Amino acid sequence: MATTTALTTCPLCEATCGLELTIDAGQITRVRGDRDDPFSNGFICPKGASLGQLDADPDRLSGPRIRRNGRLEPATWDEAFALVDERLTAILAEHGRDAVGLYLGNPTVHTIAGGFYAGPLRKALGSKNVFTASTLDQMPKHVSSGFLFGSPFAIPVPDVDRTDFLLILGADPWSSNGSLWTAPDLPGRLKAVQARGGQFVVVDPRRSRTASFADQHVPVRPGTDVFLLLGMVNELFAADLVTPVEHVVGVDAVREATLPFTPEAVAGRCGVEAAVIRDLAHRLAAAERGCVYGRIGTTTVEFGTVTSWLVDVLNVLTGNLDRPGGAMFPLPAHSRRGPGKGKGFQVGRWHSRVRGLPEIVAEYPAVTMADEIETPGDGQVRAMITVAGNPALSVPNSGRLDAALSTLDFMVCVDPYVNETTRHADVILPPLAPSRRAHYDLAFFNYTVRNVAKYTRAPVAPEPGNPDECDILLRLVTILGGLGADADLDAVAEFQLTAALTALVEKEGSPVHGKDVADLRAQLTGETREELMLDLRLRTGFYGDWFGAVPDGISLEKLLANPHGVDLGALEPRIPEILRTPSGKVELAPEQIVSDLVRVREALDREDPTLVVVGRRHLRSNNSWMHNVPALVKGKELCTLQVNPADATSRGLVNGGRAQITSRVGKVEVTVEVTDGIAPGVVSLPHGWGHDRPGVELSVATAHAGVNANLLTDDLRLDPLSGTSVLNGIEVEVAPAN
Ligand SMILES: Nc1nc2c(c(=O)[nH]1)N[C@H]1C(S)=C(S)[C@@H](COP(=O)(O)OP(=O)(O)OC[C@H]3O[C@@H](n4cnc5c(=O)[nH]c(N)nc54)[C@H](O)[C@@H]3O)O[C@H]1N2
Ligand SMILES: Nc1nc2c(c(=O)[nH]1)N[C@H]1C(S)=C(S)[C@@H](COP(=O)(O)OP(=O)(O)OC[C@H]3O[C@@H](n4cnc5c(=O)[nH]c(N)nc54)[C@H](O)[C@@H]3O)O[C@H]1N2
Ligand code: SF4
Ligand SMILES: [Mo]
Repeated sequence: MATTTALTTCPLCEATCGLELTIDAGQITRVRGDRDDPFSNGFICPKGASLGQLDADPDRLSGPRIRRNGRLEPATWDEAFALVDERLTAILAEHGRDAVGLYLGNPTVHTIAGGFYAGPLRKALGSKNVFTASTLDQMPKHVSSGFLFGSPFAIPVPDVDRTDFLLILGADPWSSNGSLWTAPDLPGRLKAVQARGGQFVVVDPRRSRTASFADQHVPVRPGTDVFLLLGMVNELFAADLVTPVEHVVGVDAVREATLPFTPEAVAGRCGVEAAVIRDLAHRLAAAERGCVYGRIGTTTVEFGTVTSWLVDVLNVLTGNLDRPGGAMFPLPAHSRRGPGKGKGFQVGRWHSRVRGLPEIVAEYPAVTMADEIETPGDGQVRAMITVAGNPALSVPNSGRLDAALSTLDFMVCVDPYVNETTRHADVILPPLAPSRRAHYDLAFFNYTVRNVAKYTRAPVAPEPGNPDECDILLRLVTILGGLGADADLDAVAEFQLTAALTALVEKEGSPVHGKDVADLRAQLTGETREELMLDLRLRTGFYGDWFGAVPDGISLEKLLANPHGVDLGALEPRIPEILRTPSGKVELAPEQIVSDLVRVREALDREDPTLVVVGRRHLRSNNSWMHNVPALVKGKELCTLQVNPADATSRGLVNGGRAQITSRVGKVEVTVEVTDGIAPGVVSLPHGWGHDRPGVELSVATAHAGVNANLLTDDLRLDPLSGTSVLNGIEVEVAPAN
């Protein structure tokens, strides 16, 4: 077979870098950044560069597995789907919809399959026991956006290419490449801010890689950014620095609610001097164009929602929301502008059976999955479906969840590996390797720093017989919908296309109002069901060709003709059109959030634990699932406990020695890394490790096992407004291991 090159988009993080693959005999032999990608301009990181090794990983499953006599044995696709149908249908019939739980993991948002079919899967299942990695991650931001803007998915991103001042809290884009902030080469873009005379400041208990490049690093006590930000808001009002803004209600209520939190009142609690807090508020207000951005260190904490809200309160009060160089809302090619008002946002429409926790964005907190599996009674979870998730490593008190998973009557996992979670499965349905699938970022194009669109077909034709993940998920949809394991998937897709077109044709004011559905359907192009669906979304999106009505408009054909991607321009203001609040305004002082300030006020006087653990990410690691790639795990051990020299001395810990860490829920033993890059009283341990479990089939990862940080995190601790786990700021004791 001849050597060919093909373009794709890296699916490994949120940066969406364009890649140029060299392919020899169906294998990726070289990966380069695509210099002609108008968004990533050739940028690539070590993870993207190792896509070939990941793609060809010998441990990647090449077909389904079925548990027979206690062992996960190879099976045919027909056998696997038939067994899923038989078992799930029986459990649903006998015990009801809630008896089957669903967990959607992080890569679901990186695939077309997840983008198109996660919703239908939830709907077809009809269970209240839906869990996702969102409650281990960004859910507080969805909740604060839900209340502020009326839509949980309206999340503004820092317009980094045009800003002069950026305040970054609890994020390390030099390692993570950015999150809820899609921008290839964020390090380069942040250096460009400095090169044009601007600044960025990093608030982090660790001197992260990003902090080391920043104009200023502000070490903060873990979990206390809420106080720092409250102090800044208080100062903006006190010093009369608030910029009046249009389309906002509730400014006075915010002023009143934040009165007790003067910089002096909060300084001791967050470990940042009052003068520093004041100075940050003044510099943000004075910046021509500035922005505040918070990520993992601000969401996976006790006051995650209030903190996420304060980030945007500061953007609003300084006039930086929705203006160039501030925090802006992207508009992707597969979406349209909105009506500017709506029903608003609600949480707690139903509550979990065991702990009575409120539903948030139609799911329950991941930390209560174990409760729902373990606790007998009506509505007990007896079977689980996992898609692209590794909850046995990712969820707090994972030792307990891991044990609970082993008690299920039935478990089906859509996953390429036999790992810590899927080792409990009865059926594993593996997706195709990245080189064998098409790519379009249905999720991340909502968070890009420029409006962009790009679609690429599979670089290599899949081996016959193995279905695309889209087919796997749609097959699960039909099984859960009672149509059986042999339903005609094309007919289901046709039904969906017709329904979507009918809604558009019936919609008053739509450019295709009154047109013939069959005629429009005939104009859609695409080789797969998903290409047809994407064509529909693109053509009827904001930049769409509306079936010829807009001559230069976007369509699938146009994206296929521009395989490096299409730049749709800098971000444009979207308020009020993006709003879905009943008032049609930004509701700056939502009652639910303001009333949580009572809890914050109480915590102001609380004494901090002597030692707490936080997480961190490394450029060569990706949550729990890329430690099987030799190029990424070679060299220095990545899963170490970072300890400040003072804490090491007082505890008798030495660099390279072993330490035992103990928390309320568990105990682990780990290698110590003494560094002044972390504040005293704080230690840091990355998550996603701990691969030495019986039954996993990850030959490289088990040799670099590390320890599981979530054996220490506590399933009883969460941010009540968002159901999000506290992953940072967990009280621990550390002592030398004997
Ligand atoms: N202590 C602590 N815990 C954390 C965090 C932390 O900072 N600290 N971070 C949290 C965060 S932000 C997140 S997002 C979660 C992640 O939590 P999860 O989403 O549960 O876990 P991942 O490690 O992302 O595992 C992804 C799974 O998807 C599989 N996979 C990979 N590619 C594909 C694909 O294309 N299709 C399918 N079907 N499967 C695929 C992998 O084999 C793996 O099993 O972890 C959370 N847990
Ligand atoms: N290389 C790599 N890239 C990734 C991932 C990965 O695992 N590896 N994971 C992806 C995923 S799922 C996500 S969600 C994103 C996350 O993207 P980021 O949020 O940028 O993730 P981190 O690198 O973990 O940065 C979080 C920072 O918060 C700090 N921190 C901890 N506690 C606190 C606190 O209380 N306050 C403050 N101010 N800071 C605190 C930590 O020290 C750390 O430096 O990254 C994505 N990209
Ligand atoms: S930054 Fe993210 S998208 Fe870009 S190459 Fe690295 S892993 Fe892939
Ligand atoms: Mo995440």
